[in-house]
Amino acid sequence: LQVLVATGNPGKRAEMERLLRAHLPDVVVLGLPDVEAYDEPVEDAPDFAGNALLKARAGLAATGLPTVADDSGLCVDALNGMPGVLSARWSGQPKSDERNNRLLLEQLADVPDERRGAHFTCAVAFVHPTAGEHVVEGHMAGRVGREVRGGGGFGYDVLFEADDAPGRTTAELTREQKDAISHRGHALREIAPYVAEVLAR
Ligand code: ITT
Repeated sequence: LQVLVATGNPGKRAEMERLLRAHLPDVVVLGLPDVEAYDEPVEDAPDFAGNALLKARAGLAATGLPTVADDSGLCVDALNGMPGVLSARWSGQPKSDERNNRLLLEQLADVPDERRGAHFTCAVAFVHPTAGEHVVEGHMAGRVGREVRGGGGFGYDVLFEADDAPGRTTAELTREQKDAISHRGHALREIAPYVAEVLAR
């Protein structure tokens, strides 16, 4: 049994692979480096679920394999939900976590502690040649800190303090700690039993 994880983001891919493996012990998880024909789709859907589906469909189209894809991002209250679906490319092309984090600190420079709330959303789509399409969402609430801290994770983790792990950024958590509370952990734990059931058919 095989499933393709269609993401070009190495940090995301590592988390998706270990969460899927934990719940699908008998399934071989392939990544995009294993696939030649994948065409990265234009992520022009208005929401996370729509973009996750675009990526999952592209994986299925390229390989014929059941495919899991993730579209995720950080929604900041004081910025009316930005950067949201634009999180990866907020500061422009090419994608740069460091520039994105600098921009986030700049945009929130005058925002007091009590108004620095934010949440991550992760939509995970699973598409299968005969079983069709399925999407779930996970969330992680917290706040944006004032300085970059920690060496784990990726993206905005160095600035984000989760309500479930206060006082530390999600880049200061162990992998297991982040997986236990993260938007991606919640979404993948929700969809994994369905993926397992479909693959076993
Ligand atoms: P793929 O589309 O190839 O999967 P991407 O990085 O472009 O990779 P998205 O469009 O879904 O993916 O953007 C997600 C961005 O949101 C990601 O680049 C980070 O900036 C941010 N993000 C998502 N989950 C995160 C997490 O767990 N920790 C920190 N930042 C995260």
